Amino acid sequence: MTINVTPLTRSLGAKVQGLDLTLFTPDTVQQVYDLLLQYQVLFFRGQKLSPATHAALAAQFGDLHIHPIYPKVETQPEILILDTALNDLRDNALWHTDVTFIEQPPLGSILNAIQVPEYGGDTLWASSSAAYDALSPPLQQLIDGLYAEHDIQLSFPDERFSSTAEDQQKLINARQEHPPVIHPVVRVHPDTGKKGLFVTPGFTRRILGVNASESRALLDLLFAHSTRPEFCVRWQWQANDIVFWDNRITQHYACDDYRPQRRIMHRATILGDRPVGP
Ligand SMILES: O=C(O)CCC(=O)C(=O)O
Ligand SMILES: [Fe+2]
Repeated sequence: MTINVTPLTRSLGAKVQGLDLTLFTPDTVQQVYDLLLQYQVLFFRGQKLSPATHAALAAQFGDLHIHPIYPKVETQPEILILDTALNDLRDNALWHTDVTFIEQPPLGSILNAIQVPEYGGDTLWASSSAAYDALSPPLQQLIDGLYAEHDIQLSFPDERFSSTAEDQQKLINARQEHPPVIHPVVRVHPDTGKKGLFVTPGFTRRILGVNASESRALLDLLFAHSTRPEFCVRWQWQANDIVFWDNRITQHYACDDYRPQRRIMHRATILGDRPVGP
Protein backbone atom coordinates (compact mmCIF):
# COMPACT_ATOMS: atom_id res chain seq x y z
CA MET A 1 0.00 0.00 0.00
CA THR A 2 1.33 3.44 -0.83
CA ILE A 3 0.64 6.13 1.69
CA ASN A 4 -0.31 9.48 0.30
CA VAL A 5 0.29 12.48 2.59
CA THR A 6 -1.22 15.88 1.79
CA PRO A 7 -0.19 18.77 4.05
CA LEU A 8 -3.11 21.09 4.82
CA THR A 9 -1.38 24.23 6.14
CA ARG A 10 2.19 25.37 6.69
CA SER A 11 1.80 25.14 10.47
CA LEU A 12 0.15 21.78 11.00
CA GLY A 13 -2.19 19.10 9.67
CA ALA A 14 -1.95 16.48 6.95
CA LYS A 15 -4.46 14.23 5.27
CA VAL A 16 -3.24 10.65 5.09
CA GLN A 17 -4.64 8.34 2.42
CA GLY A 18 -3.90 4.72 1.57
CA LEU A 19 -3.91 3.33 5.12
CA ASP A 20 -6.54 1.04 6.56
CA LEU A 21 -6.23 1.69 10.28
CA THR A 22 -7.94 -1.57 11.19
CA LEU A 23 -4.97 -3.46 9.73
CA PHE A 24 -2.19 -1.78 11.67
CA THR A 25 1.22 -3.44 11.96
CA PRO A 26 4.30 -2.29 13.91
CA ASP A 27 5.46 -0.70 10.64
CA THR A 28 2.30 1.32 10.10
CA VAL A 29 2.27 2.34 13.75
CA GLN A 30 5.82 3.70 13.37
CA GLN A 31 4.91 5.44 10.11
CA VAL A 32 1.86 7.06 11.68
CA TYR A 33 3.88 8.20 14.69
CA ASP A 34 6.59 9.71 12.46
CA LEU A 35 3.91 11.59 10.50
CA LEU A 36 2.33 12.75 13.75
CA LEU A 37 5.63 14.27 14.86
CA GLN A 38 5.99 15.98 11.51
CA TYR A 39 2.42 17.27 11.05
CA GLN A 40 1.02 17.40 14.61
CA VAL A 41 -2.50 16.42 13.43
CA LEU A 42 -3.34 13.60 11.02
CA PHE A 43 -6.66 13.19 9.20
CA PHE A 44 -7.88 9.85 7.82
CA ARG A 45 -11.15 9.49 5.91
CA GLY A 46 -13.32 6.41 5.51
CA GLN A 47 -12.05 4.36 8.46
CA LYS A 48 -14.52 2.15 10.25
CA LEU A 49 -13.14 1.43 13.70
CA SER A 50 -15.15 -0.46 16.31
CA PRO A 51 -14.56 0.71 19.88
CA ALA A 52 -12.33 -2.36 20.42
CA THR A 53 -10.19 -1.66 17.34
CA HIS A 54 -10.08 2.03 18.15
CA ALA A 55 -8.74 1.27 21.64
CA ALA A 56 -6.31 -1.35 20.30
CA LEU A 57 -4.93 1.11 17.75
CA ALA A 58 -4.51 3.86 20.35
CA ALA A 59 -2.82 1.43 22.77
CA GLN A 60 -0.02 0.97 20.21
CA PHE A 61 1.15 4.46 21.17
CA GLY A 62 0.94 4.22 24.97
CA ASP A 63 -1.29 3.52 27.95
CA LEU A 64 -4.82 4.81 27.66
CA HIS A 65 -6.44 7.35 29.95
CA ILE A 66 -9.84 6.76 31.49
CA HIS A 67 -11.70 10.02 31.78
CA PRO A 68 -13.16 10.89 35.20
CA ILE A 69 -16.26 12.67 33.88
CA TYR A 70 -17.34 11.84 30.32
CA PRO A 71 -19.48 8.76 29.61
CA LYS A 72 -17.64 5.73 28.19
CA VAL A 73 -18.50 2.88 25.83
CA GLU A 74 -19.79 0.21 28.19
CA THR A 75 -17.68 -2.61 26.82
CA GLN A 76 -14.63 -0.39 26.28
CA PRO A 77 -14.10 2.13 29.09
CA GLU A 78 -10.99 3.59 27.39
CA ILE A 79 -13.30 5.02 24.73
CA LEU A 80 -15.12 8.11 25.90
CA ILE A 81 -18.30 9.29 24.26
CA LEU A 82 -18.92 12.87 23.20
CA ASP A 83 -22.59 12.85 22.35
CA THR A 84 -24.69 16.00 22.36
CA ALA A 85 -27.63 13.86 23.52
CA LEU A 86 -25.73 12.82 26.66
CA ASN A 87 -23.76 15.92 27.67
CA ASP A 88 -23.71 19.63 27.26
CA LEU A 89 -20.61 19.82 25.08
CA ARG A 90 -20.19 23.56 24.89
CA ASP A 91 -17.07 23.06 27.00
CA ASN A 92 -15.28 21.85 23.89
CA ALA A 93 -16.02 25.14 22.15
CA LEU A 94 -13.15 26.52 24.17
CA TRP A 95 -9.51 26.24 23.13
CA HIS A 96 -7.85 23.51 25.14
CA THR A 97 -5.27 20.76 25.19
CA ASP A 98 -6.78 17.53 26.49
CA VAL A 99 -6.50 16.62 30.16
CA THR A 100 -3.69 18.98 31.15
CA PHE A 101 -5.15 18.85 34.67
CA ILE A 102 -3.00 15.76 35.41
CA GLU A 103 0.76 15.60 35.98
CA GLN A 104 1.41 13.53 32.87
CA PRO A 105 -1.06 14.84 30.29
CA PRO A 106 -1.88 12.86 27.17
CA LEU A 107 0.59 12.34 24.33
CA GLY A 108 -2.31 12.41 21.93
CA SER A 109 -5.95 11.72 21.28
CA ILE A 110 -7.59 9.72 18.51
CA LEU A 111 -11.10 10.88 17.64
CA ASN A 112 -13.56 8.76 15.66
CA ALA A 113 -16.54 10.47 14.01
CA ILE A 114 -19.58 8.29 14.64
CA GLN A 115 -22.39 10.67 13.70
CA VAL A 116 -21.92 14.13 12.24
CA PRO A 117 -24.44 16.91 11.68
CA GLU A 118 -25.48 17.97 8.18
CA TYR A 119 -23.75 21.27 8.68
CA GLY A 120 -21.39 22.72 11.26
CA GLY A 121 -19.48 20.91 13.97
CA ASP A 122 -16.01 21.49 12.49
CA THR A 123 -13.01 21.18 14.77
CA LEU A 124 -9.94 23.44 14.70
CA TRP A 125 -6.42 22.65 15.87
CA ALA A 126 -3.70 25.21 16.50
CA SER A 127 0.03 24.52 16.42
CA SER A 128 1.65 25.51 19.71
CA SER A 129 5.09 25.52 18.11
CA ALA A 130 4.04 27.80 15.24
CA ALA A 131 2.59 30.15 17.87
CA TYR A 132 5.73 30.07 20.00
CA ASP A 133 8.03 30.60 17.01
CA ALA A 134 6.08 33.70 15.97
CA LEU A 135 6.57 35.46 19.31
CA SER A 136 9.30 38.09 19.58
CA PRO A 137 12.55 36.88 21.18
CA PRO A 138 12.15 39.08 24.31
CA LEU A 139 8.69 37.64 25.00
CA GLN A 140 9.94 34.10 24.32
CA GLN A 141 12.71 34.69 26.82
CA LEU A 142 10.27 35.94 29.44
CA ILE A 143 7.85 33.01 29.18
CA ASP A 144 10.55 30.33 28.82
CA GLY A 145 11.08 30.49 32.57
CA LEU A 146 7.44 30.61 33.69
CA TYR A 147 5.11 27.99 35.16
CA ALA A 148 1.33 27.90 35.29
CA GLU A 149 -1.45 26.21 37.20
CA HIS A 150 -3.91 23.95 35.35
CA ASP A 151 -7.29 23.24 36.89
CA ILE A 152 -9.99 20.73 35.87
CA GLN A 153 -12.66 23.09 37.15
CA LEU A 154 -12.21 25.60 34.33
CA SER A 155 -13.57 23.18 31.71
CA PHE A 156 -15.96 21.24 33.91
CA PRO A 157 -18.03 23.84 35.78
CA ASP A 158 -21.01 22.87 37.95
CA GLU A 159 -23.58 24.50 35.64
CA ARG A 160 -22.99 22.05 32.83
CA PHE A 161 -21.85 18.84 34.52
CA SER A 162 -24.08 18.36 37.51
CA SER A 163 -27.59 18.07 36.16
CA THR A 164 -28.17 14.84 38.15
CA ALA A 165 -27.07 13.92 41.67
CA GLU A 166 -24.88 11.18 40.17
CA ASP A 167 -23.12 13.62 37.83
CA GLN A 168 -22.65 16.07 40.66
CA GLN A 169 -20.96 13.39 42.75
CA LYS A 170 -18.72 12.45 39.79
CA LEU A 171 -17.67 16.07 39.51
CA ILE A 172 -16.92 16.37 43.23
CA ASN A 173 -14.85 13.16 43.11
CA ALA A 174 -12.99 14.26 39.98
CA ARG A 175 -12.03 17.56 41.59
CA GLN A 176 -10.88 15.82 44.75
CA GLU A 177 -8.79 13.37 42.77
CA HIS A 178 -7.36 16.11 40.58
CA PRO A 179 -6.17 19.13 42.51
CA PRO A 180 -4.56 21.84 40.33
CA VAL A 181 -1.18 20.90 38.80
CA ILE A 182 1.79 22.98 37.65
CA HIS A 183 3.20 22.83 34.11
CA PRO A 184 5.77 24.95 32.27
CA VAL A 185 4.26 27.73 30.14
CA VAL A 186 6.58 26.64 27.31
CA ARG A 187 6.85 22.91 26.74
CA VAL A 188 9.75 21.26 24.96
CA HIS A 189 8.41 18.41 22.85
CA PRO A 190 10.04 15.21 24.13
CA ASP A 191 10.63 13.77 20.64
CA THR A 192 11.22 16.74 18.36
CA GLY A 193 12.72 19.23 20.83
CA LYS A 194 10.39 21.91 19.43
CA LYS A 195 9.16 24.52 21.88
CA GLY A 196 5.43 25.16 22.11
CA LEU A 197 3.08 27.28 24.18
CA PHE A 198 1.48 25.05 26.79
CA VAL A 199 -1.28 27.25 28.20
CA THR A 200 -4.95 27.18 27.17
CA PRO A 201 -8.18 28.89 28.23
CA GLY A 202 -9.59 25.41 28.86
CA PHE A 203 -7.40 24.57 31.82
CA THR A 204 -4.81 27.23 32.64
CA ARG A 205 -5.89 29.27 35.65
CA ARG A 206 -2.87 31.46 36.38
CA ILE A 207 0.82 32.00 35.85
CA LEU A 208 2.89 31.57 38.98
CA GLY A 209 5.37 34.07 40.39
CA VAL A 210 3.72 37.17 38.92
CA ASN A 211 0.84 39.19 40.32
CA ALA A 212 -2.78 38.46 39.40
CA SER A 213 -3.18 41.27 36.88
CA GLU A 214 0.12 40.40 35.18
CA SER A 215 -0.96 36.76 34.99
CA ARG A 216 -4.33 37.71 33.45
CA ALA A 217 -2.74 40.05 30.91
CA LEU A 218 -0.03 37.57 29.91
CA LEU A 219 -2.49 34.69 29.58
CA ASP A 220 -4.90 36.78 27.54
CA LEU A 221 -2.07 37.80 25.23
CA LEU A 222 -0.86 34.20 24.84
CA PHE A 223 -4.39 32.82 24.35
CA ALA A 224 -5.21 35.37 21.64
CA HIS A 225 -1.87 34.90 19.94
CA SER A 226 -1.80 31.09 19.99
CA THR A 227 -5.04 30.67 18.05
CA ARG A 228 -4.41 33.10 15.21
CA PRO A 229 -5.86 31.64 11.99
CA GLU A 230 -2.34 31.24 10.54
CA PHE A 231 -1.53 28.65 13.21
CA CYS A 232 -4.76 26.68 12.69
CA VAL A 233 -6.18 23.92 10.58
CA ARG A 234 -9.93 23.38 10.36
CA TRP A 235 -11.56 20.04 9.63
CA GLN A 236 -15.02 19.41 8.23
CA TRP A 237 -16.01 15.99 9.50
CA GLN A 238 -17.53 13.05 7.68
CA ALA A 239 -18.70 9.94 9.51
CA ASN A 240 -15.87 7.40 9.87
CA ASP A 241 -13.15 10.03 9.86
CA ILE A 242 -10.30 9.41 12.27
CA VAL A 243 -8.21 12.30 13.53
CA PHE A 244 -5.05 11.75 15.57
CA TRP A 245 -3.45 14.78 17.22
CA ASP A 246 -0.25 15.32 19.15
CA ASN A 247 -1.61 16.74 22.38
CA ARG A 248 1.88 17.89 23.48
CA ILE A 249 2.12 20.57 20.82
CA THR A 250 -1.43 21.49 19.78
CA GLN A 251 -4.67 22.78 21.18
CA HIS A 252 -8.13 22.41 19.68
CA TYR A 253 -11.65 23.84 19.57
CA ALA A 254 -14.90 22.13 18.59
CA CYS A 255 -17.30 24.62 16.97
CA ASP A 256 -20.66 24.91 18.65
CA ASP A 257 -22.60 25.81 15.50
CA TYR A 258 -24.83 22.83 14.70
CA ARG A 259 -27.19 22.28 17.64
CA PRO A 260 -29.92 20.99 17.91
CA GLN A 261 -28.55 18.46 15.43
CA ARG A 262 -26.93 15.48 17.11
CA ARG A 263 -23.19 14.84 16.91
CA ILE A 264 -21.41 11.77 18.31
CA MET A 265 -17.67 11.25 18.62
CA HIS A 266 -15.61 8.54 20.30
CA ARG A 267 -12.22 9.40 21.75
CA ALA A 268 -9.25 7.33 22.84
CA THR A 269 -6.73 9.29 24.90
CA ILE A 270 -3.10 8.14 25.05
CA LEU A 271 -1.16 9.04 28.17
CA GLY A 272 2.14 10.88 27.85
CA ASP A 273 5.01 12.12 29.96
CA ARG A 274 5.50 14.99 32.33
CA PRO A 275 5.90 18.31 30.48
CA VAL A 276 9.38 19.79 30.62
CA GLY A 277 10.25 23.44 30.10
CA PRO A 278 13.23 24.87 28.17
O1 LIG B 1 -15.78 16.99 19.28
C1 LIG B 1 -14.73 17.40 18.80
O2 LIG B 1 -14.59 17.67 17.61
C2 LIG B 1 -13.52 17.54 19.67
C3 LIG B 1 -13.89 17.51 21.09
C4 LIG B 1 -12.69 17.51 21.98
O3 LIG B 1 -12.31 18.51 22.49
C5 LIG B 1 -11.97 16.26 22.16
O4 LIG B 1 -12.37 15.23 21.65
O5 LIG B 1 -10.94 16.28 22.83
FE1 LIG C 1 -10.48 18.07 23.55
